[in-house]
Amino acid sequence: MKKVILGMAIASSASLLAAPTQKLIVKLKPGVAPKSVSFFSQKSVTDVKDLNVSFGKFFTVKTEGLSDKALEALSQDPAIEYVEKSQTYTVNPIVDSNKETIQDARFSDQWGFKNTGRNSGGWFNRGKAGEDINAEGVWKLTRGRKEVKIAVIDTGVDYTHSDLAANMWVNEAEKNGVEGVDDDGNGYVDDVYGYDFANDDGDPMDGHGHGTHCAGNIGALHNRSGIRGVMNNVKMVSIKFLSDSGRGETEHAIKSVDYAIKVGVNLMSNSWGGGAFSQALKDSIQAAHDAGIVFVAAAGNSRADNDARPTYPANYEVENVITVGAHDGSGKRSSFSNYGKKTVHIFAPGSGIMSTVPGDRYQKMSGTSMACPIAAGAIGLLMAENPNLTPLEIRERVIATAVDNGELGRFTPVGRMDAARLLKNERN
Ligand SMILES: [Ca+2]
Ligand SMILES: [Ca+2]
Ligand SMILES: [Ca+2]
Ligand SMILES: [Ca+2]
Repeated sequence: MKKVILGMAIASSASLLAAPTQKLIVKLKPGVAPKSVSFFSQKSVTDVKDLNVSFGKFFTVKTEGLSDKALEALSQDPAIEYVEKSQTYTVNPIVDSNKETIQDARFSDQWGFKNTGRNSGGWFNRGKAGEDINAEGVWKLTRGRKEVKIAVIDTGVDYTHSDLAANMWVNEAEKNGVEGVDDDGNGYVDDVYGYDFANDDGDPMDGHGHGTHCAGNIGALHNRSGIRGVMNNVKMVSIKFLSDSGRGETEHAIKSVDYAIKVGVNLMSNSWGGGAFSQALKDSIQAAHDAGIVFVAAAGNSRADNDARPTYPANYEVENVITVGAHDGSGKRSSFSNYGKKTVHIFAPGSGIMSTVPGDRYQKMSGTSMACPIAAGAIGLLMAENPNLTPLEIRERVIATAVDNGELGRFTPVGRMDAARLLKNERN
């Protein structure tokens, strides 16, 4: 394993030479004391930081002027399980259908929930009634439960938005605690609504808009104003690791997953991607799996076949990963959406999706970033009613109850999501 990962580092040696300082993720073997690791005391290694996660001994280090040869030699240290380069992740590029935010969005704007054929047309195609997640059908069965916790791992969430506030998870010990004090002793000061790993502070407010849009798709309130999320009853945890420009790195992605595991979420919604394979990120997703947590991921927006060319985190081969592609209002694959007959498990609405953005406003956005939280919400409804299903059972059921609409069969095992069929376990 060590050799494979190091091989990747060498393959990109051109960038290594161009940027002599680089960040590495180091996983130590169990039982090894960090002080005894000679790698950490090398002159060229600085900023050794323990990530303090629950699923292994992970550190970040900075290296300067370290040749590939020296790095390879150092990584042969028997104390080290593997070394890899830190990756950069971004929100899947957003195609704004309408950059203007509005104040008065309505449920009738949400074709992905109820497609009338008139609310779902685009520039190039007409909408088709019924190509939606069948929200009204599933809401006859359930609108969720407050016991279900969903982590929105993204650019943060505007937890003050009037269409979201009542469905946000609140860390009561911190809310009723003392400012500047880690009242619940979880290692994070003032983490009332979640945590901001991008800036290392207790306030995961959204400075971008993407994370708030994702949150609205999952859990905007079924009240008389604004839009509705797939779930009316849920607790959403805002875990921010993508900066206000929408970028984040491996270290903070791993910390986000660790935080969500510690909060005890049922599901993590992940509308981001990029970078090469990371064993460290895969290890964190495996730890989430082992805790019974579903990891829903956006398939990506590069029109690519994920079966042929893996993209991450969508393609990690862990049983809790459920990868979501985007379809449009006519039931066809959204032109930007990645696909994969084997690796993109389901399609959900992702073109021209109306949802919440910061400042009590609404906006349409497009991307597998939007399909991901819509699918996550439907899976959240399933978990609310069937708390004992394993992540693998859930993934298998998502695929088996999908609708073959005659458009998506080349791109995914079966087709698109129908939340009512998912809940009723109506199989093909
Ligand atoms: Ca705390
Ligand atoms: Ca506090
Ligand atoms: Ca912050
Ligand atoms: Ca509402």
